[in-house]
Amino acid sequence: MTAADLRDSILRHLAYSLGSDPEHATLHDWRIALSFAVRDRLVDSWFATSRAARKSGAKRVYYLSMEFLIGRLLEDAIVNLRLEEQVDKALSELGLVPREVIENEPDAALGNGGLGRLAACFMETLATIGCPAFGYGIRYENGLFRQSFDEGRQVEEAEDWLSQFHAWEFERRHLRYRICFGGEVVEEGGKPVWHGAEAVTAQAFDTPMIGWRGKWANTLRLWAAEPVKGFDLARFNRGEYAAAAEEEALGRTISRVLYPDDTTEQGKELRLKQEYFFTAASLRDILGRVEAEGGSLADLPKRAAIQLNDTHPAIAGPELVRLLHDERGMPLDQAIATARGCLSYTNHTLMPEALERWSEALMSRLLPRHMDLIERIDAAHAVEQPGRKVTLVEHGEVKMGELAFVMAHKVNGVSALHTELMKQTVFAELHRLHPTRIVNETNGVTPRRWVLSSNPRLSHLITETIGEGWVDDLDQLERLEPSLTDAAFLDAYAAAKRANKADLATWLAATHGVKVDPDAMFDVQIKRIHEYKRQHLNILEAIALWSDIRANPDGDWVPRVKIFAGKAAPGYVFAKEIIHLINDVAAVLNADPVTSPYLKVLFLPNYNVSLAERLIPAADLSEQISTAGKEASGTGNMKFALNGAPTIGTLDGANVEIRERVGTRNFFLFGMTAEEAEARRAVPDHARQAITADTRLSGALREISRGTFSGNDRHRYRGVVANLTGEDYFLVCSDFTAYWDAQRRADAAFADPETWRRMAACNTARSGWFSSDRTIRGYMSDIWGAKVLTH
Ligand code: F58
Repeated sequence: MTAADLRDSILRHLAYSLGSDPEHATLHDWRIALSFAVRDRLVDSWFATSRAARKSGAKRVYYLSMEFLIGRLLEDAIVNLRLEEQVDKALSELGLVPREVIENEPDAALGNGGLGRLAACFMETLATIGCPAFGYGIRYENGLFRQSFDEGRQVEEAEDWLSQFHAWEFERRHLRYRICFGGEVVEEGGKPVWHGAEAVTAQAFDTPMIGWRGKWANTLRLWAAEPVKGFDLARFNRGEYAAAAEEEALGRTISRVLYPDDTTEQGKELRLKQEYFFTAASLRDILGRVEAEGGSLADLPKRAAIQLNDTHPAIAGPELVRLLHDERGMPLDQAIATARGCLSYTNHTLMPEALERWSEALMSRLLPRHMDLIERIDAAHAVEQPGRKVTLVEHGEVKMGELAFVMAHKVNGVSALHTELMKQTVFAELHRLHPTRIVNETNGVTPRRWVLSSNPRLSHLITETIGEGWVDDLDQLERLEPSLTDAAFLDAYAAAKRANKADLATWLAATHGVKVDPDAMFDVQIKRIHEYKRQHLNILEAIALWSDIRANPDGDWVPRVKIFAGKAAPGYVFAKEIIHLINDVAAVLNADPVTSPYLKVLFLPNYNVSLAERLIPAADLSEQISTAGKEASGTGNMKFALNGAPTIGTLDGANVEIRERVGTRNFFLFGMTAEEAEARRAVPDHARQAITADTRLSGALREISRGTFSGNDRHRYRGVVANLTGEDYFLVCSDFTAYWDAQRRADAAFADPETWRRMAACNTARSGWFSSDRTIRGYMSDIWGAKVLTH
């Protein structure tokens, strides 16, 4: 496709699809017209992929996930279809600025964080490698809230991505399922039959997910909830206007909003309804496809691999048994075995408060037949265990992790350490009973979005050096190894990073009015705000450093810009205090004329996928400082390493594997191991001891308590200080000294440009293993038994 073809197509869509005259078209109109023009180019691959899957009878993968944090789609499609040059030319000829058009697209923020973003990377990879797959989830009207700050405090506003026309989806009016809740189970003809009391319609919306070079495209099918019965005309005619629309509004609530709680589970009825809603619709869709293609349900495990992304779709176990046994007449034992043959489950956390449990009373009320079946599944599983230690229902609650485990043929963790800890802790008993069921699939990220598209300068350099093969075979980055001692390559590598930093500095000045020096170290911590991720450890170090610089302003300080971004769950009070504290500290430090040339702190609002794409290519140092044993894997850590930002981090999650690969000399390790952390918690007064032993730490805490950052309000951070000096469950104080020392090692390395550029380039050259292509191939062979399509 030439630029002229593309320009014609844009103009045609502008006029005939949007009814917009080029003379009056808005940026939004142009963006939609371009999206349509690009979309036209991928539809044929999309059809070809599903035809090839159907023809070959290939096993399909179904990825069930409450969250798909896909971000913007236009640029992804342009890059994967290799249309960058044509788009640039066509838009410029039309008098438009290409970046402005691309950035006009709102992020699809249908997820909270790592779990949702992983699902999005997986969808891109599945299409790239040609594994026939569907992603199934919910079409939330409002994605993750928009964050702003009011005097440093987080303010949440509703996000409304769907208020703008969504150019990528196709509504499938013929794909609608009736999903029931409540009611009762009655015996009919000797069989239990569930009669639901309430119903909603699940309406399918399909978005094509295009892979590299546009060769294959899969479908992301999101379900929107619609009322079964629409608007009540009789009531309207009686003048009861609000009541007439009531049922309609109620029907839509199920897909209205994404729950914004990361890591803590809230036992909300609406959440359980969302979970069942999308799981039930997806399973019906899957069985319908198998049946339409003439497959036998006894052979279901040969046709369908159904991956449960965390326990949110764990009701799939009993629901699939219900569909096979109650509705298709398969004997119960066979139905359980068949369901297990299809299902597998990924665990993303060991934090006890995040493991889903639903009250038996709620489950019985909302899903009475499923509650019966859970008991039957439990009883069938009990037969396998003498002494019976594991039950699916305990203290009046259904344990969804155990249910997912028992109904899955494989269960996986997301990093080597996390998988080991799963075996030793939360699933120890189940692992003893089923010693081959748990496997590890270390996370990965798609290099198309996280290097090629977001970091064009680095991408050009890599391609110039080793050719283009790395884009879908990231192990080829190893071929950069000989260049790591080549001064010309290292110069070019450093120049690309410097230019990315200059771009970021320009953007920060234009959009946030802050000036930063592109030669300072850009030290970046971007992720959800959580105590275990320890953003407060980072800000304590900033305070201590500020004090040191003030005490010795003529010292040899290495200039740093500490950049934070991330959202706190609206109900997570402590996390919100951390945000407030960082903003308060930033205000004082940035206004200090003595220290601010060396140390600045920025907290950028409204962290999302697009902001990550902007920050990661410009980062020097990657902060991955969670309390060991708490971060299941991390995926941001991989993006930073690939983009040449060495990690300062603990031995947690995938950091362990990153360090092994990039080399211990190219990673700033600090802190206790998971085992040491456990032991440390048992030391009475561990926080106090650490504070007494480190005058910088005690000094930093004193400044906070004194009100230095809170306009002399000594109470503002009383809670934070009490936590740190008291229980300090996440061991911020006990790891502080080691963290400080590691930061000074980072300073020393950064002060020597030769050292730093080699470290950075080593990170890029040795991180190829962290491609989600590698991860998905692992799932295909170890878990799904799926094969790639061939043309
Ligand atoms: C994340 N979990 C892990 N959960 O924290 C991270 O280490 C890992 O790399 C990533 O999954 C991918 O495996 C995570 O993002 C959530 O956001 C859930 C949202 C819904 C409620 C429970 C937490």
